[in-house]
This record gives sequence, structure tokens and C-alpha cells, in this order.
Amino acid sequence: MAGKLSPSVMCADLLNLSSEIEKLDKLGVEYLHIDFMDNKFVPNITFDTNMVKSMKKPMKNIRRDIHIMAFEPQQFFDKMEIGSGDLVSIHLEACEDAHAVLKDISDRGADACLAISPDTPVESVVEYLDEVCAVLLMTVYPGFAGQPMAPGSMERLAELRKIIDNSGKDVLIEVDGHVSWDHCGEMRSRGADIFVAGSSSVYGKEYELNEAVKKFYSLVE
Ligand code: S6P
Ligand code: MG
Repeated sequence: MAGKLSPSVMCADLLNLSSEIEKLDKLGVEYLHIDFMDNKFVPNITFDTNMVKSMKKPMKNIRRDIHIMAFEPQQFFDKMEIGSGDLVSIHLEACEDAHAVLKDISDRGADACLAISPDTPVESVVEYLDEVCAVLLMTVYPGFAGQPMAPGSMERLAELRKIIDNSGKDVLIEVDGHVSWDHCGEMRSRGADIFVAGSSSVYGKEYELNEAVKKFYSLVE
């Protein structure tokens, strides 16, 4: 399977959100990465639940990839209208019972994904592998775009790939944080499947969006 792209909408032109989403959709990009923050689990706020819901409107084929950086994530699911077609990540560190939250996501028809922050051991995902479509490996500390990669991230990615492959489960790895032009190819060869692209790649200043997307796919084939 070729690498899939999930551009991070917090890095897009937020005053023209609808056309930004339409552009990505027309380019055939698989996912739109939507960072939702509660200003408690992480010290920042991006979109409210209503905006996360509204982002569905301009979408034809692209799918929401909702990354919830918040305590008690279940409280937001109804308002975001989570359902079929969505990929939804919740943080292991933010849930009292991550099994129950992942089940809630799956029961709504969405694809469940477990996110882990850079200080959480990769082995901690093992008991959830039956319940998820993907693991989101944070390669920066959650909360902000434009950060350097957290030390040890490449090694953690290879280790996570090994753990998943040894389990025999069909679980994808999504990488999020400084997935730069320089890093994305190596991340692909270390086993990443879905790439969150932000200010260090497709939303950098060097290329038009269509050129940037093409270049990204060529690096993660
Ligand atoms: C960070 C968030 C990420 C960022 C992404 C931005 O809390 O989860 O999804 O939006 O990392 O990309 P970059 O290339 O600026 O790191
Ligand atoms: Mg994110």
C-alpha cells in the first residue's frame, strides 16, 4: 500500500478553509488532519466542535482525520458528528479507559486510532491492537505546529512497526509532527503509512499546494 497523506488543516489558510479543503479533495488527498485541543491536555486551542463538524460540508472524497488532544474525548463525539468515513484518534494519556473510548468510536462506524505522545512507551499500545485501525505516533509534543522532531522518534517508529508486525494485526501507523521533506522518506522506510503534513512540508512556503502534494507522494510511495 502506498503512503497516505493527511495535511494538517491548522497550518492551512484558515480564512479560506472551505476552498482549502476543496483543493485537497480535488487533488485526491486521502485525509484532512484536524487537530482538536482542549487547552487542558495541551496548552492550546484550535477549532471548536462546531468547526470540526462543519469541515464535512466541502468534502467529497477526502476524509476527516480528527486528532483529539483532550481529556475525556467522548464528550465531543456527538457535537463533531463522528461517524462512518472518519478516522478518529484519542490519546492514551488522556483517557481513563481507552478501551471504552475506542469502542465508542468503532460503534459509531468510524475508524478508531490510538495516539501516543513522545514520552509514552511504544509497547503500551499492544493491548489495544485488536481495537484500532491505526496507531498515531506523535513525533513532536502535542499542542503546536512548527516544532522540531522529538529525539528518538525514528527509533520509536521502527520499534512500533516491529511490535505491530509481530502481533500479526493489520494496523496502520500514522506519524504526526515535523514530518518534513527530509524526514518523510525515512519515516516511510521505517514503516509509517499515513503522514501528517504541515508547516515543515506541504504548508511550507517553497511550493504551490498541488506541486507540494505531488512531491510528497513521490517521497512516500
Ligand atoms: C501538533 C499537532 C500536529 C501539527 C503538525 C504540524 O499538536 O498534532 O498535527 O499540526 O505537526 O506539522 P509541522 O510540520 O508544522 O510539524
Ligand atoms: Mg495532529
